[in-house]
Amino acid sequence: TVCSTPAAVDNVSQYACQRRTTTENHNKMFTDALEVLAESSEFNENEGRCLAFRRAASVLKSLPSAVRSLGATQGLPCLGEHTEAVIEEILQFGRCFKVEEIQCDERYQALKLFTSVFGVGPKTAEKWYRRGLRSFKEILNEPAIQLNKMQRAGFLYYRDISKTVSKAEAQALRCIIEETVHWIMPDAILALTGGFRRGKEYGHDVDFLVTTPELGREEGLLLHGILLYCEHQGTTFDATKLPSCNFEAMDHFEKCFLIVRLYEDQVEGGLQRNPGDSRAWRAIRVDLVVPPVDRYATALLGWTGSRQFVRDLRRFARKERRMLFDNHALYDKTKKMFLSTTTEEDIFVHLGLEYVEPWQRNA
Ligand code: TTP
Ligand code: MN
Ligand code: MN
Ligand code: MN
Repeated sequence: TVCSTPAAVDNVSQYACQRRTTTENHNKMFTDALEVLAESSEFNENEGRCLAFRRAASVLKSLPSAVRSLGATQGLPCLGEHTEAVIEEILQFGRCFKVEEIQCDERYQALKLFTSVFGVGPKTAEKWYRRGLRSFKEILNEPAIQLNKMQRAGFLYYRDISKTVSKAEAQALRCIIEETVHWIMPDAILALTGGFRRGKEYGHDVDFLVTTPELGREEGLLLHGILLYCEHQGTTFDATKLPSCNFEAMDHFEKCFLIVRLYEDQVEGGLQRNPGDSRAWRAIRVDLVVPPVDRYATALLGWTGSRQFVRDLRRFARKERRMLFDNHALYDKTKKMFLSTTTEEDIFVHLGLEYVEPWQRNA
């Protein structure tokens, strides 16, 4: 027999934006292992390898059923030699030795721990590791280490914000933020984005977009009353600039990376709590982004994610359509013009892609 591939696995696109990926992952055993390999490559500044593992994991996440033999991966895109070997090992032994080796590695453990703190990226984590630091206690007791404001808040609320956020907690925050935003500006528009818009049950934070129906009135839109900490970034948006090719570059919209206090009685069914914690509240990470209304659709698509979905949407635009796409705009390089985008659907139409619902973007 030439081909024993089930029909459902035929014609899987190499682009995540041409796949439909729900939150139901039938291949978690494989994708968890690949995520460790991706993360470890990231810590070793091997971006190519990191991306290769993330792409492979994303393809497996989109499959309608579990991979039960190596043959079942025949014809799938983005699965390199390394990934095939990992899949084979897990199929045979139920585990991957390379992954277990990484998980036991001192450097991996330290960098993973350090980057789990709000405000600490791989660069800072690496710096601390090279100083010989291995634990939070060692970092906090090291006089030569100067934490910035964000990192101090990250440590202060670590117990709470390292814990998942439930859908009910996200919903409660939505009500509170909506009330506050509408108190400041009655006709403001608030949208839940990020993982919760994609239908996830749990998240690490809650993401929102806020704008005003009238262009320009969103400028300087600020929140009061509920903030425990605010890392505020004013807008650096320039409407004449072409979309960026660099996916890792942050967007230029006004935004806040917040930690907010959520009270027990504000949440239906109560708070997600640490064992032994009887406080009436918990801290939660919230991202609040304020795009001008004419950039609402591109910002919404970018902030809904997933990262892999949006990364591939941008790659597809560039490689297959000679277009540039980022959180600010969609630009056609052939026509040398910006394309108008009022809704997410418009963006898919311009790109000649079938519309993918938010809950199908968990690539
Ligand atoms: P995250 O909140 O990091 O991820 P998530 O909501 O998908 O999952 P969870 O929070 O549960 O871990 O990012 C949401 C989206 O926002 C993601 O697609 C990347 C995008 N994003 C930007 O577009 N610009 C930014 O500056 C940042 C920080 C994120
Ligand atoms: Mn999020
Ligand atoms: Mn995340
Ligand atoms: Mn976020």
